[in-house]
Amino acid sequence: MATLVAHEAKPAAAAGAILSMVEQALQAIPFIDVHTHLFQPSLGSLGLWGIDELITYHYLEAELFRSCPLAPEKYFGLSKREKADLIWRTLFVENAPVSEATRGVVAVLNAFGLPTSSPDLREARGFFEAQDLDAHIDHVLKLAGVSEVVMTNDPLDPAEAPQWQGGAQPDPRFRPVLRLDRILNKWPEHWEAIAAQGYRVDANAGNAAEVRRFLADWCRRMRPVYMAVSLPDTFQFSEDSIRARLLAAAVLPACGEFSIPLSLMIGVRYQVNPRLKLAGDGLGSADLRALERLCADYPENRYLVSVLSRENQHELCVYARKFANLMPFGCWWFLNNPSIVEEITRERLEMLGTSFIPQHSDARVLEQVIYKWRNTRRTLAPILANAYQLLAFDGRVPTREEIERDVTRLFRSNFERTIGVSE
Ligand code: RAT
Ligand code: ZN
Repeated sequence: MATLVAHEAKPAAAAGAILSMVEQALQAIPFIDVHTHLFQPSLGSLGLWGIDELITYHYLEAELFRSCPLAPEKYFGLSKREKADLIWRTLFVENAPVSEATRGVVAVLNAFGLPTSSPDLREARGFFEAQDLDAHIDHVLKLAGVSEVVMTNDPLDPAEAPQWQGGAQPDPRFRPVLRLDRILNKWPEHWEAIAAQGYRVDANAGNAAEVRRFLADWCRRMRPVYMAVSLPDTFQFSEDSIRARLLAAAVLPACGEFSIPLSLMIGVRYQVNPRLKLAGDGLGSADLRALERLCADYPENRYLVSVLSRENQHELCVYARKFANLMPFGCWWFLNNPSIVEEITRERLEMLGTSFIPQHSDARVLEQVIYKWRNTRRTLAPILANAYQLLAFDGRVPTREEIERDVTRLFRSNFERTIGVSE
């Protein structure tokens, strides 16, 4: 009887201690941000930062039109400053900024000691204009608890490609990724840009070997940590399409040759409302049998996978249990809300243990990493602690070292192993 009491008392006493060990590990271990839209300064002016970019983030633009009667066409005709002023007034002055995206701006202002409820953006503008970008990047990454961020680099973007071709200096804070959307999703509009770079390709993508050569040359130039593509909810593999042909004959072999994974972000319904531009995409539940085929038929390739629909999350976990070459990552875009992050992360822990990457920021504006990673830590601490608490109830109290090892695995080494680097 005495033993039974001791067994039951131990975990209950450990609850507070477990939560604080988890919180400490989440604070102390720097994360790798495995997918963003940030850019290293050596790529010129592509990187977005500062208050006007933060306020005009497309997540907030979508929210603007729900609270302001202005037609999108009129909004997009405004200058960046005018847009930011309108969004600030509408979503931050006339309404309480309680949505995830608006709250994020408040958290960033607060992190820099700026006023969070002023009637205009004057003081915030003054602060950001006074920053030296390079030192500011270091400061922001430190505040976010992130050691490096992974970029999204498009070899067919006329503003970006020349920077790489001119030999952009690598920056250890930013890791490149070869993004394939224009190639795999919009071949008819973009094949001529590949031809213009000296490859013998045509409108039907008949010459996949030349596309592979293009990818290989860009891998040598960019040294990407992975290749990536976002895919519609209608994505099928295999099928009779340019995308499926290029995946099989150019992309997967090139990933194999350079020993890098392919990231698949599945479930976008592109331009559901084109009037909203970047904010106009929606989502749909996808048929993940396409993923099954890729994992099963190309077992030597590795895949980083994020799915946009909530309905696909459980299925993704099941596939990850079947295929060790599949690494689920992140709670992407419309999923990046505490209630949904909590649900998805619990499910992943229950089904996959610590063999997944819980989150990425998808930041488009530098300072967003501050709030996105702060929110991730805040949401995940009780979830992880709860998993250890259940373990304690079942008879094993985790040590600090075990918790630190797990947090390192979740936020660093699962990614490093998938890209082929081991710590
Ligand atoms: O989450 C987003 O910001 C989206 O606009 C997309 O950029 C998406 O993350 C993607 O990489 O396609
Ligand atoms: Zn993204």
